[in-house]
Amino acid sequence: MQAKKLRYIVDFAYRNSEFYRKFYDQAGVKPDDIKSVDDVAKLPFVKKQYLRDTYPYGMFAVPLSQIVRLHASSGTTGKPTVTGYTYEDLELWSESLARSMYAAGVRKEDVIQNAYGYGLFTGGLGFHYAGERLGATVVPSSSGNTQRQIELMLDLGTTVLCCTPSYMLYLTEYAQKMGIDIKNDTELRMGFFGAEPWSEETRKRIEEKTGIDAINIYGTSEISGPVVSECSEKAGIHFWADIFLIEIIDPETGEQLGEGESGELVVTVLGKEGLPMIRWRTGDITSMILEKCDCGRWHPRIERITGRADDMFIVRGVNVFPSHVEYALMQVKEVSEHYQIILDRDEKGLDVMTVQVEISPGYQGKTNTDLLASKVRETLKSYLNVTPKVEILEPESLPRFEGKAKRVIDKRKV
Ligand code: DLL
Repeated sequence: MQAKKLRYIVDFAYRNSEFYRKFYDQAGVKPDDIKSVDDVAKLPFVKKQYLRDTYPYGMFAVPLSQIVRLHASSGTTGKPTVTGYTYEDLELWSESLARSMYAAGVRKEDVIQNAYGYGLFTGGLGFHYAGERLGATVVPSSSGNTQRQIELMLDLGTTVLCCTPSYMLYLTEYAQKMGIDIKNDTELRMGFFGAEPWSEETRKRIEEKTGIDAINIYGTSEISGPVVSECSEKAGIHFWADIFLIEIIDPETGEQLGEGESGELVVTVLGKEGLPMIRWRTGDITSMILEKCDCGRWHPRIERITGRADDMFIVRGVNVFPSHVEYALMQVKEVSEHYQIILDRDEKGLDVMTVQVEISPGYQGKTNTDLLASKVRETLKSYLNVTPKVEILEPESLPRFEGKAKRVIDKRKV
């Protein structure tokens, strides 16, 4: 089935998108060269830059009359990128996400409060239509207005919440301040958290505090939006093999890597026609699991994303991923999940990395903050091979986020 669908989409893109035609001609590959799934390796990779270069519609493979929706990235680092969908593309997107939600345990009796932002960001509308497709009751609360989110949760009997993991942390904290214990005072039983990296330790903390199942949901606007998640086993994100063909590659050489090897995720959407994505380099670092899942499904899985190749920063020659900082911080029970990394240079021009983290409210006033700072510093040093400065802050002193968190502030001049 994958081979057939791959042949179809490559041929479709070649015939209908000027971009793909030129791209494949230059690479010296023709649709007829693609016979089996393995032949995908003959095709060149599609990169984010191509979407920027052809902004807004240059990579589309259908006329605008067949495009029924557009989404766009925020474009904070240069031109935004635009993704376009035919009616069938939207159906495929909802089908994929609805299946994922079902596999995680959502049913039509559930009340889904969707606190991902509605608008050009794909999170809001993506979950909205997938939830409806499943037959569940969708509450389109969108992001922000935290007090109202909690009131809605109580009044409407929300059982499933969708938002970024950083917003979930904020919401939990806010509820506590309102005197509401999510575990005992609400019906909430599950959350779909994604759109940004988060660690296994953060999952544990969310689950312990709220008593819910925290499910990891993944996607990128180019492959539709939020499209795939973990099943109820919470042991990797299933990619539906009849909709996606996934590969893990060495980001330097582009060589395909084997099961279990860590590298960059490359996704081909088997069927998306408005803006075909064939060998899309996601930039996300993970590895693949091909064995049967305990849920009984064979659909391939990916491990939790450990970071993006372009999120990584270098401090005094050492590569650091923000997710590793988070992982290390979560080993120290006295600190909370709220942190920020500041990169700067000292008077000698050497890199200085400062990690600011809030003390957990339960330990405030009971712990010597100097001792705690050195404990955190030693923990970070052992995980990262860099010695950062550590500042222990009072609870609620760092910014909170309604959507994707911004954890790294790089003040260094290049
Ligand atoms: O963030 C789509 C989405 C919406 C996914 C809601 C999940 C929930 P973009 O704005 O295009 O699309 O950003 C895509 O976000 O390449 C990853 O780097 C990151 N990302 C998304 N989900 C996860 C996750 C949406 N579960 C980029 N873990 C991707 C880690 C994630 N990173």
